[in-house]
Amino acid sequence: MADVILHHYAASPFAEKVRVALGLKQAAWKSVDIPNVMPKPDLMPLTGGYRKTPVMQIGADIYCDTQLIMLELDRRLPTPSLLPKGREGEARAITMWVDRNIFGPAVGVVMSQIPIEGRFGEAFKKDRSEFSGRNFDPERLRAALPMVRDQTYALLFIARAMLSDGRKFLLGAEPCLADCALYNPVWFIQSQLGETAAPLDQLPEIVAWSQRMKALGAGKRTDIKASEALDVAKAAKPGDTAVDSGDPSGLKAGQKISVTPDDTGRVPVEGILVGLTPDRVSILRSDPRVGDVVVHFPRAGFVVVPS
Ligand SMILES: N[C@@H](CCC(=O)N[C@@H](CS)C(=O)NCC(=O)O)C(=O)O
Repeated sequence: MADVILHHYAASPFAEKVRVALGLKQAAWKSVDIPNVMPKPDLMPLTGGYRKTPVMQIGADIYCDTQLIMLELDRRLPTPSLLPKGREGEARAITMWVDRNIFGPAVGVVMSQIPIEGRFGEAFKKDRSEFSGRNFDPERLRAALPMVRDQTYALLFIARAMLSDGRKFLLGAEPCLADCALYNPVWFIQSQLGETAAPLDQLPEIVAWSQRMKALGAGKRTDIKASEALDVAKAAKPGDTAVDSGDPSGLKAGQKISVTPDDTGRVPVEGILVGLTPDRVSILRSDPRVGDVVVHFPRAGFVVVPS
């Protein structure tokens, strides 16, 4: 198999979700450091416009969104599995809940307390306003602290309930996809504000669990330059894909479509439909720097329309 290349930056909590999974699998992988704001000139030839962090590349196959990145990692590196046997749906459902419900308030807890003005310039504020579709206003963020801290506490308390029978991880004795997902917001609070920053000071079971997650490490990482990753894509051919002809969308192989996240960073990516399953939509696109690449997205949370 071609190398796993992760395009990410150190402070990204969604990237940490993938890095800890690479640790769990003790995988060897290559790392490309990308900017935390647009422009991302070395990422765009690969994704065709998708701008979120992280992105996973394997040869000329580009995987967007951690929902799909984690499934693909598990398919390619199956041991130990991220999906406990017979509980795959449960692990994925908890992951969606964490990503869509806990991440936002946890980011609020961090952003309302770090010195935004000192740490980030105007470019960051402008970028995050465009990214989220609403004005990135440090004053408003600071005022929201009590509310987002309460929400984070209440939601993490539900996660804590899963650990209340003394199990080590959310679905049992071994860590799985759901644990990697929950580690994303918990790690973000810890890495920015401290290991037991509120509301974690009220949740010792979550802190103890986070220490077990941290111990998984991040696998064997080798840093490479973005240009090297682009050369890899150029030299490779995308893997095989197939379009499910009975898909309820009615979309057909060879059709030109666009794929857009339904929440943040809503930049449409256009290409030719070459793969469609209940879990993923794959489009073929071409770029002068990398030649033909196939960009894969999850179905849930993405708007797919003919273009
Ligand atoms: N649903 C996406 C969310 C990714 C996301 O929101 N990532 C943040 C960083 S943690 C981001 O893209 N921020 C803007 C940027 O990096 O340009 C996923 O699961 O990958």
